[in-house]
Amino acid sequence: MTARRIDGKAAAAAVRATVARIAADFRQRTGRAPGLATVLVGEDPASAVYVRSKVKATAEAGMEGFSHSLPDTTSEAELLELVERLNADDRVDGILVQLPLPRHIDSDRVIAAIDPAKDVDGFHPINAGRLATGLDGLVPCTPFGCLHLLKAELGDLSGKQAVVIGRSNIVGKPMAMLLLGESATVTIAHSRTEDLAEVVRHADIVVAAVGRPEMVKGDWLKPGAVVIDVGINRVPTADGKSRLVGDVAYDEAAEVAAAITPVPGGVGPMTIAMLLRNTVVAAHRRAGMADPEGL
Ligand code: NAP
Ligand code: LUD
Repeated sequence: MTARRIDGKAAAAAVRATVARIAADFRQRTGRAPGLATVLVGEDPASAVYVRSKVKATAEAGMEGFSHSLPDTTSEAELLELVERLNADDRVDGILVQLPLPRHIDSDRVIAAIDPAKDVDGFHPINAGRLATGLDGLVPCTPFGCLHLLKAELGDLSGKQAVVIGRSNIVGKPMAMLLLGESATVTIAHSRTEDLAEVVRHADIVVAAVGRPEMVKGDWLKPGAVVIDVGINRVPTADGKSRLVGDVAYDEAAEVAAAITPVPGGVGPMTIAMLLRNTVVAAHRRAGMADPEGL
């Protein structure tokens, strides 16, 4: 048996098309397009690629982009000043400060400075708290994208055994909260988990967000499990170049799982689609309008 390959690129394209329709409608009703400000500090090449994709997708959805690229010598005070300016700018519905930030900047302080109504990453403690308590807020893009793929694959998640590997604030923890919100039975595994293979063996749903190339093996999986691979790892190849692999050993996992996301072309494109989704939703709420339908 070979698992179904979950096409994150196609799912993301569908979300982006819906967002574009809603953005056009918002523009017609308010006289302005939803606006997303992106902030990139420093020269991390992967971050630059991701932010460029986000800026391009913003324009393609008919939304207004405000890109800010700052040198890695930017002080924390200067970055906080920019965030304050974007908080006060009515054309800006969403603020994305790409992580990681240079070491001399306290990212927690920067995230806490973003107006929670514009926090389209869903990283502000107010939004994390809303997610944990089941209130409406803005939900982190990557786990939200994973949930979207899981629901498309499985429908109702209630009663499913879900194992999330990783407990970061940007992926693992919010992923676990979302699955709990869908009434899955959720286990969160991390670097101190004993016998991870045995924990994973019970899971109907496995979400791997670790950052270790191909760590999750095929024989860890319960036959028929649905596997969401969040990991993005660049590994060297024999010809001196590099390639992207996930946190799951794809080929062997595909022999056991019912469905699995590839890397690339799985979760990554969904992260960008959900950022656009959060931006149109933030625009509606800030304008006092009801949440748009279809997202
Ligand atoms: P992170 O902050 O480094 O967190 C990694 C988590 O994995 C931690 O909770 C850590 O446990 C756990 N871990 C590390 N080694 C482990 C092991 N041997 N066994 C079990 N758990 C282990 O990373 P992140 O930001 O969550 O990102 C995770 C991966 O997803 C990375 O590859 C990243 O590039 C990728 N990512 C992709 C997207 C996307 O859009 N596709 C978005 C975000 C991140 P401790 O807490 O105990 O240290
Ligand atoms: N910081 C993110 N830092 C890193 N891959 C992303 C990402 C697209 N504030 C803030 O955007 O949500 C964020 N908010 N993140 N990430 C990772 C994380 C952040 C990762 C991969 C991709 C966004 C993506 O499009 C492509 C794919 O998987 O098909 C491949 C392109 C490639 O070179 O990774």
